Amino acid sequence: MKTQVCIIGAGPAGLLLGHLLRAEGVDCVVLERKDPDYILSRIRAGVLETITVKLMERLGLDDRMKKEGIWHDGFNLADGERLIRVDMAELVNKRVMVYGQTEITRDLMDACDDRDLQVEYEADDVALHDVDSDAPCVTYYKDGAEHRVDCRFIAGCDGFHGPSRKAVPASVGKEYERVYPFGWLGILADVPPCNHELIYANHERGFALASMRSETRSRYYVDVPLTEKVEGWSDERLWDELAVRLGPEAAASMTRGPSLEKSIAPLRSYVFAPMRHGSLMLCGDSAHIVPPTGAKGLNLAASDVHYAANALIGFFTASSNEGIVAYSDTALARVWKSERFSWSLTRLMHRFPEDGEFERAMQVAELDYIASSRAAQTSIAENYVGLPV
Ligand code: FAS
Ligand code: PHB
Repeated sequence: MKTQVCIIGAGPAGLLLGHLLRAEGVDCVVLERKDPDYILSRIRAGVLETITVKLMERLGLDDRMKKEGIWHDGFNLADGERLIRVDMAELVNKRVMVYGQTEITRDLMDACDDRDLQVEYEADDVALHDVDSDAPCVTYYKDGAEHRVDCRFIAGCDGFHGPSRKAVPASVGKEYERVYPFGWLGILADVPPCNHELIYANHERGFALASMRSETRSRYYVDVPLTEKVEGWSDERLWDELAVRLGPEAAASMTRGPSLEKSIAPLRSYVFAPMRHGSLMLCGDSAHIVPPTGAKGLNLAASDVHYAANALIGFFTASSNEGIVAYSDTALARVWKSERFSWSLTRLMHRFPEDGEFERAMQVAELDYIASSRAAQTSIAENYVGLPV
């Protein structure tokens, strides 16, 4: 097969990029190792920044999101004493959309046939070749046969564990990483949310987050030591812990119910640079990971795709190399600012094992400052809704 762009990975990054390229007549194919049901079964992000909403609008795939999603003007930080509301709409005149990553991915998947976006699912042993040439290729196995895709560019949208990042020579790539000493235990349940907006809580027993997918489906998290196993957490134990950490007011309006999904996700901050090497462009989790505290992971994938799509469209429709050459620096400039925000909010809202009384006092003082400072709340608001692209 010969195409202009071979996209590896049919998560949000790969499908968003594929649709944006096809909408401008750029030939591409998406190679995905799993099947659609597996991808949709993974419960992940819940909050969309402006850039992600705008890309779905640009594709004309925002109908269901606008019908079923929920615009949120603000969110809350709880310090065990009070709720500190960050009023994004008032402070920075922007909002976030609460609409699950699963639904974004479903909308993108459902549009592939009508929009002539070819996705090869269950593509095994995907391998990248000659990425530092102008004629790279990708091989994979499917239905017992080897297949080859000759292309001009490869877009590595294959997540943190995919092969693309590893195709960049060790002498070229540089990694930056912080692994956190806890994970997030999440529960999805068909119960109404305890609050109409998100609540991030720093309680003496640990972190908790009250989120949602709709007015009838809730998503909650607590942080747990990395030694914990999800089997050790019955629904009842988790609901009890959430009630304590979110505080009496939230607990009083919390509705319990059987878990539809329950899992523990590790937390890390990670950046790989450069995000382009030769004809290989990395987008999304293949190049960076953020702790979910700032709701940035999916949204950073979207801003990478915004830059990569415009660069590739410029290359193929206007013979301009400018966006391609600038891609890595442009994407990384936004990545690093989101990494900083996600790291700082994680630092503020979690109890680290190595923390002493001084570090706890710093958290209390910072939350107290945020509660009393419009400037501090404005800074948090502009980062949470997403910095400009
Ligand atoms: P993805 O990982 O979503 O997609 C990569 C795709 O590439 C997958 O479909 C994979 O099967 C495929 N792939 C991998 N290897 C391949 C190979 N060898 N060949 C072919 N295909 C291959 N972000 C938030 O903003 N908020 C959250 O609450 C949140 N929670 C998360 C919870 C978990 C457990 C995880 C893992 C991540 C979470 N994230 C969250 C981050 C997450 O939403 C990512 O940022 C988002 O999925 C990034 O999208 P992609 O870059 O497309 O990567
Ligand atoms: C979620 O709803 O899954 C969610 C929301 C906000 C976050 C992390 C996860 O910061």
